[in-house]
Amino acid sequence: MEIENGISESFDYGGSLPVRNVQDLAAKISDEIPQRYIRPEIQVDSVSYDERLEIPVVDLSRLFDQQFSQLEMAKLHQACQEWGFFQLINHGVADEVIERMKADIDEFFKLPLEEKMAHSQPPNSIEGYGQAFVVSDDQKLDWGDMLFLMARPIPARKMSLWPTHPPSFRNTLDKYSLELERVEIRLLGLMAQNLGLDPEKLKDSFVDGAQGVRMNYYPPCPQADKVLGISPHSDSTGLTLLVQVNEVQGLQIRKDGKWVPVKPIPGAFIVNIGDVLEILSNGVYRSIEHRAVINTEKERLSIAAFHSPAMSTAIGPLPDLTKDSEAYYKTVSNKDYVKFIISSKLDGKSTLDAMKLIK
Ligand SMILES: O=C(O)CCC(=O)C(=O)O
Repeated sequence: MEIENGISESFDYGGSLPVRNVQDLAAKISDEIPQRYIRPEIQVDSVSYDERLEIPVVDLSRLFDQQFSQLEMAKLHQACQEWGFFQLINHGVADEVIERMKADIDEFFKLPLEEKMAHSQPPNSIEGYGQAFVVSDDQKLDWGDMLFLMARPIPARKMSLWPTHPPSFRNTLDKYSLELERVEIRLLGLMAQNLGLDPEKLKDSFVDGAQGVRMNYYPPCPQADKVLGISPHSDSTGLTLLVQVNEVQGLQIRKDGKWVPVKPIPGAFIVNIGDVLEILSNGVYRSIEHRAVINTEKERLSIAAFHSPAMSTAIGPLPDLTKDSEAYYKTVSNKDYVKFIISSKLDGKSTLDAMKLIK
């Protein structure tokens, strides 16, 4: 399907300060890297080397198979409560759809800088090629560039920011976006059941919701142990589906005070609960801090698809979950919530903390 160029709806919630392209910087320096990228805190952070500590694996096909569904539903619930992260296998998205997406974004980041810059973020927008969450001139910077595009709802697409090279890119992202939305909606139905809700309750908020796709490029760095590809943060959105594009690992999640490296299963999605789902579930599900580290010799790429409720949905605990318990989070309009997130820097769970009524 060819995508139309028409856009009937667009949202402007603010942007990020422009900063230097990291892929270009990495290609030009040989040793010392600028101070703004040096993160002294990494030296004191502790990383878990316990090979047994791995995020749970959930099998989507078993969730719909009578023979296994009870056990698998319990696994899903536990993963959302205790880990906030899991790998999703047998999710039904054809390998080809994922592989095409990976190949096209890999090709995009290989283009000369000027060609990529043709899709740069316009002022006051985080969509396009650039960086996000840079809110001050003295803030430390992440060692990575991104291409961020709103893929859903379809009228919100800003097609001028969607690359035309490689030529297949637009159709590839269109297909990928649709397939991921289907998986997301299926998962939300199951999560609602696990939360004791009508299965439609969560889905209803997310149907016609937003899907933003952040494609990350992390160049190698001679001082990889001193920089971060993406600062520790929890996702401010609802549900994230992530794939790592090449074989280079880098995602780490915070568990019991330590950073636990994630080893992606080929073909699986890494799924995580975002702040909005933690809020809607009144804290039953947990949005977990994560970060990306850098490799000394090899580039790393990842694709994160963030799903959020429709703009008309209020962000606050679902009323069905506060009948017998107090609300632990504020309720705000989605518009106010998004504006607040975009104007904040990535800083652990600080934006979620600001939504808490009881600290
Ligand atoms: O690159 C990764 O594995 C993590 C990406 C991520 O956390 C993000 O894009 O928000």
